[in-house]
Amino acid sequence: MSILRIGVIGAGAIGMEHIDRLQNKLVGSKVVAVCDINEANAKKAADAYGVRIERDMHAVICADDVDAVVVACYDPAHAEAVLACIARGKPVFCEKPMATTKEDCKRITDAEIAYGKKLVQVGFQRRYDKGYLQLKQFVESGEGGAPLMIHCAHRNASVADNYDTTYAVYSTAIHEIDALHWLIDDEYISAQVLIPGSTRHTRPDFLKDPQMMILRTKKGVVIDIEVFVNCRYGYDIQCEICCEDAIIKLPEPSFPIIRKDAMLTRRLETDWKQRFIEAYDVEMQDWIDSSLRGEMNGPSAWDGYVAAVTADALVKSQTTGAVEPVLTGETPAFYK
Ligand code: ISE
Repeated sequence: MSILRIGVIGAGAIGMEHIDRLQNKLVGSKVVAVCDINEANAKKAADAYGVRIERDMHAVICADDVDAVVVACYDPAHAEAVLACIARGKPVFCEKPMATTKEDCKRITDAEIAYGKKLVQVGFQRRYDKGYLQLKQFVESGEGGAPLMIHCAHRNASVADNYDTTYAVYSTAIHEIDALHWLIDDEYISAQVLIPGSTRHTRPDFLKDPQMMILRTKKGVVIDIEVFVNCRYGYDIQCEICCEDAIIKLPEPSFPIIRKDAMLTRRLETDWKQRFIEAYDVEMQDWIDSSLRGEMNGPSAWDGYVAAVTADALVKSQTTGAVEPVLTGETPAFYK
């Protein structure tokens, strides 16, 4: 098989972008079928990219000409789609979150282990970002000594009206949750959220913004993540790792530095899709290549489970204010 024939479940914003990159930018893939509970979305994809519309996710997953599946639908429907792919033995790329409850995530890891082969890759694209890869390489080189603290900021200019306090974890900090334990090859043991006064640009009864999230790891690293989703000025991702002998910081997106009117300025991204566009491409290409080779390389179903358990502990702390344990249990040998 030199071309991976793909079915896409969900053709909303991110689904449509994935269809575009699979059809027009990446190598070795062809989208053959799509479905969306919103028929207009499916029709738009069918018209723009010449793909067949199927009636629902199961029709996509079971189609004989679909070798592999991209899940980009409504978050609560992810688990059903991923489980159905595993049942058919088809590789699946699932946008984050892999599932909306840790119980469903566990169901997925159990099903994959029972199937006996990795089939799932979760859409944690930061692992494919050049800057994060440079951080990881530096930490692994041992040049800076052991990591001690990590300071992060995840800032969005603004968010949609339905974005509430829990989304700050489930939709936003979830990226740091996944990327940071991978960066330092460590495990979370506890989680806490500190909530300062909210910005005037939010309705604090619905969305407390900003929030400060604290994670501690097994090796003793303390991580702080500022999530500020009404920061107004742009899309800004910061990550600084303080090690024993060095400090390393995530590079800024590359824009020229302009000197004008007695000012030194540099543009910022305004949008997360643009900020991580290359990472999305590399991530999806890796999924295509590994699916064609019959293996799975990227963030695994276990990583999806760890993210869900950690996120739940943070969300619990949003209400209790307490330090909550992160209880993922032993990593199964299958995922080591
Ligand atoms: C969104 O879902 C993302 O994935 C973005 O990376 C994040 O910055 C944003 O806050 C989320 O809502």
